[in-house]
Amino acid sequence: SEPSILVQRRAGYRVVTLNRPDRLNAFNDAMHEALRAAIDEAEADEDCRAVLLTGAGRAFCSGQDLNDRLLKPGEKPVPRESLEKYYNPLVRRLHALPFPVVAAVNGVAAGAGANIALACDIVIAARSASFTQSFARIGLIPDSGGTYILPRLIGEARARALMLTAEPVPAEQAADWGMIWRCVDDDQLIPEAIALCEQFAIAPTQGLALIKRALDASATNTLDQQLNLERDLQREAVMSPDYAEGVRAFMEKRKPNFRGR
Ligand code: T3D
Repeated sequence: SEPSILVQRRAGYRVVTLNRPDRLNAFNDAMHEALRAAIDEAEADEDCRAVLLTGAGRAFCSGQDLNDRLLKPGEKPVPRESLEKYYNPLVRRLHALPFPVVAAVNGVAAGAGANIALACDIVIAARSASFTQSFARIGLIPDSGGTYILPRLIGEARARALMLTAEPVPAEQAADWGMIWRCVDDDQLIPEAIALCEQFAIAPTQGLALIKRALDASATNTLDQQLNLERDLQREAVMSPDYAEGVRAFMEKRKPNFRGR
């Protein structure tokens, strides 16, 4: 059968596609494991300096595959370790990757699918796409970091209402609210996401990785702690060959030739 994750290797980056289109790319255990393997390989490959994550067909991702959660009459619910085993490590991983991850949200992103998109560094969505915190509809709580990231992105009032009502947010609204980076016409989605990845493929990747670390810490640090962290990370950045090259290229008025990771 078709693999549930497709990986395309391009110069300096990889395109990873969630590929269970007849289930709107819902996650089952096999897709989680294939995605984990794809991310492992991207991280292990020093030539990989960005990942583009998207979905096959008309959806980005509909979250957990609920077929795997349907109880037979009389069957008792069993504890699920899916957060501990799959969703949490995935979100932690996306944050910790030493290069940018671009989500190209091609259609509906629901449940964990929405929050995994929001865990990526940059989210671009097609105008026809939407984001739904669908959990409340079936008696669950928003997971995959949603209760942390969404109020920080769009504020408490909007996050609370979206999570309690499970109302979908169209891509344009999501961009206006600052939930995502940009909403583009459907036919521009992949070209725009690829242009970003091509930019990252020749970027000073170590520096970008340090930016991710600084921003991840900022949500819970005091200004004082954050200033100390900026000092420490900048010390690292200053020592990198790419900083030396960046300055040289600037002074010589030419394009820099960065080493990357
Ligand atoms: O148990 C645990 O492990 C806890 C962890 C939870 C993490 C989570 O993500 S919980 C949230 C799970 N996801 C949802 O609740 C979303 C369910 N899907 C929907 O609400 C809707 O499908 C959408 C809003 C995403 C899209 O609606 P629409 O009208 O565009 O499409 P549709 O007709 O509903 O779906 C098309 C097909 O995909 C349909 O199958 P069919 O009728 O063609 O055979 C539908 O059943 C299937 N599908 C969509 N989402 C899922 C799914 N099948 C299984 N699981 C899904 N999540």
